[in-house]
Amino acid sequence: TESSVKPRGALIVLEGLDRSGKSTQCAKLLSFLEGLGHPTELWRFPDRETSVGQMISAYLSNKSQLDDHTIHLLFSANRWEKRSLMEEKLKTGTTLIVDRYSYSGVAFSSAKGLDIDWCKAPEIGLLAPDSVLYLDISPERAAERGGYGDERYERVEFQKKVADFYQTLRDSSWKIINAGEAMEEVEKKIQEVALDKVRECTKGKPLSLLWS
Ligand code: Z5A
Ligand code: MG
Repeated sequence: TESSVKPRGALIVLEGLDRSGKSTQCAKLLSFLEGLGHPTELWRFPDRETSVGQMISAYLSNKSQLDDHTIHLLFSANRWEKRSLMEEKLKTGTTLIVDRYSYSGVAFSSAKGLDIDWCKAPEIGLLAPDSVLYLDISPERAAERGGYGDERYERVEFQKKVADFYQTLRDSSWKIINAGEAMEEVEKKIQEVALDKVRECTKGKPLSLLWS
């Protein structure tokens, strides 16, 4: 009926070190959920399409230099510029799979030496994920995978620090997925967790805000 509220979509975030397989698994999860008939979109941060995203992209490919605080705030601004659309999509029933989110923002900047609470502050008030799937892999194993080493931050020593800060940010809403397994194994585990969350949200799980 017209008065009935549409079930909302779930906000599902994939996090993990570089080359842990996030983008691969996000694409697989998108086809899985779409195949089941759930309206779903795949988003990623940084979103390099926006004007802020273009500044971030130039920085990541070493075409520009920025102060650590400045780039941190740009990454955050890049999420804020998508916040209202994100809320609208979720409330109108679309599930969003998001490739990196605020946790990447805080873990990477803290690993450079910025204060973690300072790093978290600009993320306060963004939508909190219904589920964070952490693709767990050692920096050494990740480094063995293709394409490693082309951009800023892709060094094993730095990735170890990032892993430590991810550990600090972890809470009970996170699911730790062994990302060292074969792609199909990882895929199955992610499907289970994601489907559970989609159903919970359909049943009325309320949206919440970071950091809660
Ligand atoms: N960053 C930040 O500082 N602050 C922020 O707020 C945000 C980000 C949001 C760019 O991100 C950088 O921005 C990133 C963090 C920082 N640091 N760096 N560099 P990005 O998301 O654009 O990064 P990317 O270039 O897409 O790489 P990635 O995300 O790190 O990779 P991935 O998505 O996790 O992995 P993948 O591309 O799916 O897979 C990597 C390779 O492994 C590929 O050849 C796959 O075929 C292979 N693979 C995948 N799964 C498996 C399994 N299970 N077995 C074997 N091989 C596999
Ligand atoms: Mg990726």
